[in-house]
Amino acid sequence: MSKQYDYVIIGAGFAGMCMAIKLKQAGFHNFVILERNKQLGGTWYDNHYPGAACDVQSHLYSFSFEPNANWSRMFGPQQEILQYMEHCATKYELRQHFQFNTTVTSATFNDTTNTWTVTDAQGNNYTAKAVIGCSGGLSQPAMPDIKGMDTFEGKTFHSAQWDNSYDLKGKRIAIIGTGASAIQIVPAIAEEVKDLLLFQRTPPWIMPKPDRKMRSWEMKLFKALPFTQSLFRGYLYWVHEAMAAGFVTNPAILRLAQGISKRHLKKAVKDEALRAKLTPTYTMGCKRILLSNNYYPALTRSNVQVLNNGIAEINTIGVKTIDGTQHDVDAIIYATGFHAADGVMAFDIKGKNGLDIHQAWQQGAEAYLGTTVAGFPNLFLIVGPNTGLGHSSMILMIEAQVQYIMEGIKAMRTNKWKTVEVKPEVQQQYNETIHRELAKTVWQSGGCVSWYQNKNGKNVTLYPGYTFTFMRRTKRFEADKYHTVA
Ligand code: N01
Repeated sequence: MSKQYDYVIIGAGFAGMCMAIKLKQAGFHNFVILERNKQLGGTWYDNHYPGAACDVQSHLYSFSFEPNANWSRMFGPQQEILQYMEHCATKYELRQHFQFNTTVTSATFNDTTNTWTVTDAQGNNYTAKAVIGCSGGLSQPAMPDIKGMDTFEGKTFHSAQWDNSYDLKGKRIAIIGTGASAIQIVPAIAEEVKDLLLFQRTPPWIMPKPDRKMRSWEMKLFKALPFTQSLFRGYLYWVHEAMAAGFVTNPAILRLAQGISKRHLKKAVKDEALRAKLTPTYTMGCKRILLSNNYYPALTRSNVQVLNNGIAEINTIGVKTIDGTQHDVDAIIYATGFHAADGVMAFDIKGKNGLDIHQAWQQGAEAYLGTTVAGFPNLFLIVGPNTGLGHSSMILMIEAQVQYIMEGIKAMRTNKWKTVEVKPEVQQQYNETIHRELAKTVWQSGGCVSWYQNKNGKNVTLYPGYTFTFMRRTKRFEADKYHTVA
């Protein structure tokens, strides 16, 4: 089967939906959103593990143009975020554009016709003037490489592929990993399971989570006087931006926060030996700062053990640690994160003259404004290289990128350009600038290994600055930075 569109959007998460909404609002209706899952949501569909919730306040982690006065909590749970996304799909009439159960395997640029052909796993083709890649920075689960992993005879799954049909009640469960996913899962299942064995390699920095139920008067106020919700969002925005200073320019702010985190740990964990195990040794911010009020208390339960001796192997019946102790378990849950820096694209992309994106990105992924890539005309990426944040809502970055792409698409329509392709020297200069800025950040100097960096130690995931500087950079599509073909 072969279908023709003006635009193909790949991914039905926040990025793909935002792109679709803005295309429609500008009068572009001939597009399709290809999505591998059976419904919309992206990461918020995939990550349905117990306890899944946002770690940025929902009034900020939502579209600026679609405020929701009904968030039940400060930090909305996963189901509520999905409901919000469903609401947006209906309100902005996106339903007819989704094509679910469609896994994209490749996107290829045709130099003769100046069009892209996107191919899915069933071999169907979709041709379009432009492709907008919205497949997310954290969509490919990463499994560790542990000796004997495949021999384990019990149940296993990754946190992002949670098996709801597996009953945890009364079971002895191993969780590997102590990142953002694990710290939400542990307190959510600790009570239900017989035993929980948490295999920790690096203790994370954890701050108190300023979460609470929204009060009914607050919801009523936001509904009756929408500007009050805008004010609240503005307040949250600036509180988060202030944190960026700690990552990027003034690590002293983070040292202050380390004190708060240590007090948070001390208050919850009275046992000194356990507290020592849980005390981080790198500078806060080097890895993502985590928020939780119930993780540390869960670790003090009598049925929970934190094991930090290192894993020697996994065998048919459980996990053996380096000290030689065998830990028999019924199931192993891998909360081991995602391929972010090294496996940036989930599908093959071939640009001008057959240029392969993996080839172009041999030294590490790069793009101009995380959005356009030299050698790949009419390809736009959302949440592309160096657009991630350590301090605030990714939806701010998504909206900024969509604004930029829309400006580009409108310029193409007005000027009747067939293609736009960022000049290599523009991309190079931009990347030199941001990598100079990145070199000064805690992500490089904080003494940790994180998913922010690729295997060469290059940070290809995070944006080194305030979201307002990125918004300023993406406000206009500067045609002089592009080769255009009329
Ligand atoms: O993954 P992670 P995640 N042996 O990469 C450990 C977003 N998110 O899924 O630190 C033993 O953070 C690894 O150890 P170490 C958010 O952006 C958001 O938890 O490398 N352990 C680490 O502890 C987040 O940053 C929310 O030493 C191994 C863990 O596995 C991102 O997703 C919620 C190992 C992986 O932690 C990823 O979070 C959840 C091995 N071989 C996630 N390999 C929100 O609330 C890895 N580990 C919005």
